[in-house]
Amino acid sequence: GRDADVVVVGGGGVGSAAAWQLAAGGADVVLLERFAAGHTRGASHGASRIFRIGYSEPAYLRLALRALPLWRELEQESGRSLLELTGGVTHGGGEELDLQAWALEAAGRPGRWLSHEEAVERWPGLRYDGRVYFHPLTGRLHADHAVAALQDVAARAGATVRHETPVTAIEVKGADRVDVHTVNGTYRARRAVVAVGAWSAKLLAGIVPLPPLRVTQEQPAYFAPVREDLPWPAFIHYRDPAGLEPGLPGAVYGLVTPGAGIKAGFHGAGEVCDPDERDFRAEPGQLRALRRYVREWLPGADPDRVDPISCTYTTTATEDFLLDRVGPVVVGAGFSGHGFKFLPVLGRILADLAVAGTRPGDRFALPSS
Ligand code: PYC
Repeated sequence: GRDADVVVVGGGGVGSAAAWQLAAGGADVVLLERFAAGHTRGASHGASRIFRIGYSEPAYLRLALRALPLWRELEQESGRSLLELTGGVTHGGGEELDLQAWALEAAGRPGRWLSHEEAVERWPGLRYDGRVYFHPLTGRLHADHAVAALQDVAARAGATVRHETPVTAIEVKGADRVDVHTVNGTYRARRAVVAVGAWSAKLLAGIVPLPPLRVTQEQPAYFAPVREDLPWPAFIHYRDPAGLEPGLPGAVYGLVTPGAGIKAGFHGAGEVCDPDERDFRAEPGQLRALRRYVREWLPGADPDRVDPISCTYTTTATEDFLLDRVGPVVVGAGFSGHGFKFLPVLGRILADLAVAGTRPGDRFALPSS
């Protein structure tokens, strides 16, 4: 162990982004990750995440707009290409499409309604359900490369990055003093930033008041494209809840990663799990439903050539993030399966909470104890 200004617990995307922003701001930072670099036990691994600014909630739209230039800054600083704006579509029923269109319009970043003919001509790998809304500021983030880049730039800015260093306990010693105990000794700091995803409730019990967090094991998959030269948008399909298989949610997302295939998944459909007791095996019912979805809605993907993925969601009741501070402990948690696109701005918010105590708003607050 050693003394530091800030110890960041959790070397996934959120913790790594916080370490970057803190170190860039001049803080002496230690980043502690329980597992080895590149591990697949949490929610930050793999090649593909959707970036989009298309949100019906203005607060998230604004966050995504703040994240975009920070992703470009991270690319510059790390020398890695991380975000490709392929364009994206939302389609399907309900009022979500209208709400997104209005929110984008109000933010001065309107998208465009497409006819089915236009959509099919541009992206023949999808079938379209009802109306189709296009937005150009949508695309693919490379998740593994992003986490590595965040840790690289954090280290370059002076952060100490320690993998395979499980934290055994966090001990609040005073308003400006927290001890982080690990298997390799104790780190003493003015602040701890805790961003441990599915492990939040276990590590923070008795330290900060968390709301209920639902930890699930999710079952997206990669599907082989039927033709290599098909262009693909990132997409979200809001399906009519009538006519869906019981227990499966209304939203399906997808995007392509060259070389890996078309990733598709139900948003937040997985079974509740203990992150320390996962089997990582493909869940047969979910995978069957996903293959049926691909057969029906993605003519450009082969439902029989499938490579399952296992990851976790840590979801709040409202799918709102938790970004707050109690004494010397800053918490980033509950990203509810839609946090990755925001990483650099989440890092900045957590750094501001740690250094200046600036709160990002009541929406992201912990329950008061
Ligand atoms: O927020 O775009 C998103 C998303 C895609 C898959 C899960 N969340």
